[in-house]
Amino acid sequence: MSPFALTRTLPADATAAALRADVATGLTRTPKELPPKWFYDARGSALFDEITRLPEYYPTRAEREIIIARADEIAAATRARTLVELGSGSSDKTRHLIRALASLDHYVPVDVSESALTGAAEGLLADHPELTVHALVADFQYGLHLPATPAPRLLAFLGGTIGNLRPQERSAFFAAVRAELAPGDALLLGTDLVKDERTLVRAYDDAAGVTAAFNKNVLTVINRELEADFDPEDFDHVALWDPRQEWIEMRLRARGALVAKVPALDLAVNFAAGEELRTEISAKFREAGVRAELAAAGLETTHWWTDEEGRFALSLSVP
Ligand code: AVJ
Repeated sequence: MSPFALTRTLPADATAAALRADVATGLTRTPKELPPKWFYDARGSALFDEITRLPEYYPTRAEREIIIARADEIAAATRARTLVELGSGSSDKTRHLIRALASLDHYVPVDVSESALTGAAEGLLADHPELTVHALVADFQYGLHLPATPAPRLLAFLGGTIGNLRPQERSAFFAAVRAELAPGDALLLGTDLVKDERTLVRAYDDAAGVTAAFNKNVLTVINRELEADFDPEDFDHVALWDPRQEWIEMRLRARGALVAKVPALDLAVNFAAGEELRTEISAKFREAGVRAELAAAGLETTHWWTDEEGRFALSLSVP
């Protein structure tokens, strides 16, 4: 049996088609908007890695602290044989979990980035030769399509990426997760928590300007993939806290009036001076809200853990 398999449920050209569709609709509507998944080409993924090491960006460190402190409890509560990780990226924090899960024999990382998956799998297999790794190139917003692997299964969605979805998308996502889980399986969810505005905004507008570069990188992706002529320097990075929705919004604000051409779509995009393009929402949560959203999908939260400072939460839920 081969210890490593890679399956694409996302045809190589589906990514290109989805980007074209998102740019065509998102840049011709008011207000302009693009989904955050287009940040993550090789450069964007590297910039995000850099973000996770910034002094202002606490979520990664807070979540790692919880995983390290609670890995044995998670292992005891789940006795998982399969770990499915959605949006696995570099699988960095997962290593602590894998080390603790003595019963684990299958790891299924799911990501839109094939390079992130193969890179992460190499390191993991070197450390855990007993593990069968079935990597999945997929966009879980179009359904989960998980391979049949041994139960019990633990489905992990870490990093607070759930916050990139709007409330309606979240409930659809939780329902899809619930449909994948049988009795004995569990969901491990990472959620960033509501806190003071200053801390939140600084996490998305760091002094070194890495998040600004990450935000502007989406324009570079569109330039390369759709032959567009955006100048990232024509835009300012904006991060603001919406206290009513309880989410951070990242935007790109045009410094002056401009027109960008997108030849692949036969499109010219007009920006008025000061006009903003919304590139990401990152919702922050409260315990009662997370429990209620999961309960609405038929998932009962059995464990709720936070870091010492109460900045971030990891929860375990069962069908
Ligand atoms: C990877 C989605 C969890 O929303 O905090 C980091 C992405 N955006 N800085 C987040 C991000 C700006 C990050 N997630």
